[in-house]
Amino acid sequence: MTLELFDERTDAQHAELAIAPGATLLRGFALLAAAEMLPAVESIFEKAPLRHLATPGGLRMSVAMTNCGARGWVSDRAGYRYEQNDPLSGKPWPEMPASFLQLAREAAARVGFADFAPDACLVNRYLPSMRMSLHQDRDERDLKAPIVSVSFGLPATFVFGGLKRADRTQQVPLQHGDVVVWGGPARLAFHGVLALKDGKHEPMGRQRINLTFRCAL
Ligand code: MD3
Ligand code: FE
Repeated sequence: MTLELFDERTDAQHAELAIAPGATLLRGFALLAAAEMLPAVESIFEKAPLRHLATPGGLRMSVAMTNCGARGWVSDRAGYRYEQNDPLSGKPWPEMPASFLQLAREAAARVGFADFAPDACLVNRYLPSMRMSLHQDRDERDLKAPIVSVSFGLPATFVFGGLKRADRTQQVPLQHGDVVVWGGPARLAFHGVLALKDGKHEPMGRQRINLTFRCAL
């Protein structure tokens, strides 16, 4: 089902697609905000560099990550958790830019989640061939709050399943500027990303950046 809607804030037209109950794709919703958000991403990388985290099992994750906001998601031999400080620097994560917060709040509100107040933003950087295997996001304290995801750069194929790992999955192409709100019955669904296909995105080059906004506290 596709609805063409007129966005009051951006004056831009975009499509709103239902992926599954609780999961809504706002195609191109972040295209206008990208001009402000992408330089802010670069400044986060300077303060809290991208790094490859270790899984609790000791494997190196292929996707490089960092965070901004009051809390940041980390993984190491001790497990998955949210931390107040960047373990690399011992200092607080970079502040969440106002442009990030505004975009995430507007996307959530559009889908019916009023007053979304994320305190964590995980930044994932994919290079060609990198993937994210099927998983659930359940390290957040407030599972009634949605997660808002924003994609920039090369397109990716997102895999969306059900509440059990073995449930059937559907594939959703995600492009530069796409925003998805995952809440309600979709919040604990298994999901992942297929290996990134090589390509060149102007002006982002050979990479994909994904931001996920979460209520961790
Ligand atoms: C569905 N990131 O960081 S974003 C993650 O493209 C993660 O980097 C992927 O999965 C990426 O945890 C997918 C879309 C997404 C994010 C969180 C979800 C979908 C979700 C949480 C619940 C259900
Ligand atoms: Fe996830």
